[in-house]
Amino acid sequence: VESSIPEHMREAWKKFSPKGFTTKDEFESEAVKHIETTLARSLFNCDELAAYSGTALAFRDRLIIDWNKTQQRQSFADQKRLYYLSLEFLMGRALDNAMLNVGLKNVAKDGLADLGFRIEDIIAQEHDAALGNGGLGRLAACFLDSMATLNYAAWGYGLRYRYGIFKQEIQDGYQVEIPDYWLDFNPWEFPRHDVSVDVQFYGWVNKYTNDEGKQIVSWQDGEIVTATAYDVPVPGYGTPTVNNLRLWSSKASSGEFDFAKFNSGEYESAVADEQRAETISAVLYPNDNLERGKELRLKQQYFWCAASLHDIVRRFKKSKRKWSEFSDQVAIQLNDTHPTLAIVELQRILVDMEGLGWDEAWTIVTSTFGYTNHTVLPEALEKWSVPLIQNLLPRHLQIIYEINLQFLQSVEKRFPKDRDLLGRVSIIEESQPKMVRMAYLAIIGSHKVNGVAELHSDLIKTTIFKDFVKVYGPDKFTNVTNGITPRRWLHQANPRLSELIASKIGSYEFLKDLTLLNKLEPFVDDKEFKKEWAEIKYANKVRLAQHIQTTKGYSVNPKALFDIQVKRIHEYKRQQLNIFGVIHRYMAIKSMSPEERKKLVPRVSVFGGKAAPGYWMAKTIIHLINKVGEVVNKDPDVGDLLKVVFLEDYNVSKAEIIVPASDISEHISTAGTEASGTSNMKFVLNGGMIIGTLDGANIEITREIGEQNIFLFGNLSEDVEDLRHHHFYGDYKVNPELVKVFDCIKKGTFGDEGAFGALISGIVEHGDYYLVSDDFNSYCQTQDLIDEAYKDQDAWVTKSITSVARMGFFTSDRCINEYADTIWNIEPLDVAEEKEVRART
Ligand code: NBG
Repeated sequence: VESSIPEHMREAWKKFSPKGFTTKDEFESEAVKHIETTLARSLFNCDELAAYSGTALAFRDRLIIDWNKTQQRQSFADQKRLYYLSLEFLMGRALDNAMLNVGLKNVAKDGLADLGFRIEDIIAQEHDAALGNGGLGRLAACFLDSMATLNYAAWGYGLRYRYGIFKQEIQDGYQVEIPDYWLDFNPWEFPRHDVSVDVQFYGWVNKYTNDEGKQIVSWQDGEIVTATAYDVPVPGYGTPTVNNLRLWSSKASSGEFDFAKFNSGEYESAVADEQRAETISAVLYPNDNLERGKELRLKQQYFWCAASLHDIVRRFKKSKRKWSEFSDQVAIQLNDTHPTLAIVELQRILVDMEGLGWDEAWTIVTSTFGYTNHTVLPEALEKWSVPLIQNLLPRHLQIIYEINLQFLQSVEKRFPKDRDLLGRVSIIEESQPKMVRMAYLAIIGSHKVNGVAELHSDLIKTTIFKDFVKVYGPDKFTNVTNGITPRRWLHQANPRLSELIASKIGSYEFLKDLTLLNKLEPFVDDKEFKKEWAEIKYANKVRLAQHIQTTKGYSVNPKALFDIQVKRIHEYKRQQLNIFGVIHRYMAIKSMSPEERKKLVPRVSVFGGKAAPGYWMAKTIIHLINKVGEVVNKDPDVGDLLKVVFLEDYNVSKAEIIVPASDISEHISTAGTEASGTSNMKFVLNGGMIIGTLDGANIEITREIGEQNIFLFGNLSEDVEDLRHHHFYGDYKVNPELVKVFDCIKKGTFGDEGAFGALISGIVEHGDYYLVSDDFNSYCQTQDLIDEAYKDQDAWVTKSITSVARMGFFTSDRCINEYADTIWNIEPLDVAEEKEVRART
């Protein structure tokens, strides 16, 4: 590795390079130094926010020392690297995670106590890094944690949005969106003003033959926007590896700042240009599983892909290797189709800028990329209009057409008489206007395509990508079932459970090898252990009840059965089925005698999740939940038997409180619609039961933990199509129990009945696309089974422990190893020596 410092001066560097704190005193000294100097505060005006900031800066320093060493080690090893391109990284808070991963949380806890603070209060000061919508963005964050923990040389590339996902408030039962400006104080990022890339937009393509007779293509004029890198350290758990997440921020290119305008006195319009450039990375699009084809979104995508690709190519070129070795050094994973332009950009770099032949370049491209599909929902599959791309990225459109031409020619050779097939697999949809099908481009430009759970991976092969299986054969398509990091979702969110498990199986090794949880199974009959297990669940419920008390202002009984559904609000996820079930229960309670009521299991139904601001039906569902809560919660006939809670602003840090507190959680999507789901895994790992459909990863969870430990209901995915057809053409009737629920709503029981009309007519008149009526009976019956099962607490705890013991498969470490072996072809770096050095010093 090159260094600008002459050999004989390096000793001084080594002597003074910081080592990082390890003891309580050293931590306090670092934290106080930051509070008094970096933050210019003192012991007379240090509030919790300042104490958080000082603590975070102390840990940041510590991380960056390991970050630097990791980067040196990885450059030195000169192995293949993985680049994970994702428009979303839903990281949540960083401090607690950093303390636990570095192994110094207790040191910080004692140090903070010395300085007059409780560590919990300090942790709670941090603003979530909410650069994502839901499961897709959180998966990327879990993957980064696993890649660092397993010592892979892997970088994340994303956008540094100024505004993350909006904050949700509920006013009068309605969702209101508040901008999430989160960068006021962010100690976890390092601006790299020396690392920037100029990204071009618009303009035109000039093709000519040069003096040597070579065809030259150049993309000219247009507008330049500069991408500046911001690096976020990603620490692994119990390892010296600290990987990098590089986020790009946009600003007007300094070269392009319109000095002519500026000098002629048009200061304001020059500044306006500057602001227009900054708009690119300003805001995260708040849609989950929905694409809207907005030009600014396409600009974001290209800006981020181009900056990342140029950065990767620059790093590769430093190695002075031949281009043919590119894919031995570089693997790039596309998280959904959002980064598909990276395929086109790499082809452009190789052909137009580096002068490689088309075929040679294309071989490199296709052996570099892998593509992960996260949905089969048609409204979420990305398509961009040809005129839009033509205008914004004229050269890229030409390349897309060329890729398509070559692909279609190869298909035609193999299937000479099948003209329909050509139309079906073409990247270009022959609509008005023509559209570019991004998923097809991603498949054609990658060597592997994977789904995220077994059912989902089968479905993409038999439905949306069926023709590509015919063209490429089945081996190009594979499955990597999603997973979650047990560090955040068990150890950090549920420290007492983690500690109990460690005490039973002898160490915390299970956090690195989650299959070790199976050592818990022999203890399912251990009375003392079961008692502690149940006590921890109860304590977690008390904590959630306190959270409800402080945020909502009313109390719920922690002894009640906590039934939780938290996730983005979407018709396919069927929060409406849940709330209709709650109304059904409410009506049943109202009609019961006092004696009958005594036999009931009290329940708290908790909902949480954001609706996309433009998704009117999802907002109506939120409204109904809140209105039902207002009525039910103050009904004296009901009392403690039923409470309905809508928790505002569900996010990662709230999930850490909610997930450990469930008795039952709901994963009830229409079969075949939820690609995987990942919160299902989080809830089970924390000892909760689930009620779910045979969809996404629920199926594999069932296989692992056993059918007797999960509450399944509803129609199967293979029957969905016929049922939908029957709704329109058969003698279809809405379930009579559901009709009673609708009548109750229509009577105005929950206020303005007109407000919920569309929700009802979607089912009664417009074909019930999500099969709410078809599944209603089996849903309610299964809820009754749950009540019965809950009455036998001993058997319930047995189920809980058994399930946790069998959850080893769902660690994101397993996912990352599978991706590494079957798609990326990369090996982890050996850090044994580094660990030893650290142990000695
Ligand atoms: C989501 C799916 C989830 C899945 C996550 C992560 C998109 C497009 N898809 O079921 O809906 O768990 O991806 O794979 O956000």
